[in-house]
Amino acid sequence: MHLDHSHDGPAPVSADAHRPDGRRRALRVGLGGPVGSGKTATVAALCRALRDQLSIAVVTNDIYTREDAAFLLRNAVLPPERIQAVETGACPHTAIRDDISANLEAVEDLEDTVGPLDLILVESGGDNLTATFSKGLVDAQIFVIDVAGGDDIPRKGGPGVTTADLLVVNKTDLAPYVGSDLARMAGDAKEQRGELPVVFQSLRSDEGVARVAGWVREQLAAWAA
Ligand SMILES: Nc1nc2c(ncn2[C@@H]2O[C@H](COP(=O)(O)OP(=O)(O)O)[C@@H](O)[C@H]2O)c(=O)[nH]1
Ligand SMILES: [Mg+2]
Repeated sequence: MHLDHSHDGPAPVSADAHRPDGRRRALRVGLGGPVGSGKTATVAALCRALRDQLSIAVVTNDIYTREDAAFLLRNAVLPPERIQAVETGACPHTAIRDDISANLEAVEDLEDTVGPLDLILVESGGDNLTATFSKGLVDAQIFVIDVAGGDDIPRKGGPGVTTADLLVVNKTDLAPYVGSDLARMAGDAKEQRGELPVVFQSLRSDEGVARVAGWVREQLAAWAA
């Protein structure tokens, strides 16, 4: 069993909103969720939606490869110097929750080399439903699930579904084909999360990532205030 140690010991690094040089550091937003739910696709869409107004960088976590970073590079969502890959080895959740040093190094390195930055998106590697980010690594987290993974996932709960700052239910375009009941997913998510927000989206639709991008803008406004 893995415990979240972020409450022990010294204050998490991210509790300090300023860099050593006194500038405000970037808001760090984590994206977690099961393999294939659409995290990389959401990161790519967010970069496209926000890159003209904001200075953005991305850290990807892959188990053995740099696939996600390679995808973002191939699709030219950001200049290459703004994308860093962390190879996590067999335990992807450890790198975002327990031993966050490689990820912290990546975000700090990005701020040093391409900063000043407004926003750093950190995509986790392949998780199960229990993986959440340490509060020492990110300021806010998005948990991405998809309708094809089964419409009982919100009901099953787990810390990602119940506590993430934003729950994204992706691939709503596939619901008719896989027999997922979106109303039921919405009701179960509400029951698990209370007032915490949930966005249903399809990246194949015209609206795409717009509501998640709006949520990120709200987080940034609160961060800057
Ligand atoms: N139909 C559909 N496919 C999607 C959507 N979002 C992502 N995908 C596809 O789902 C697959 C996995 O997405 P990816 O972002 O790599 O998932 P990750 O493992 O969570 O990073 C890719 O083939 C995407 O093109 C969506 O909204 N609708
Ligand atoms: Mg990915």
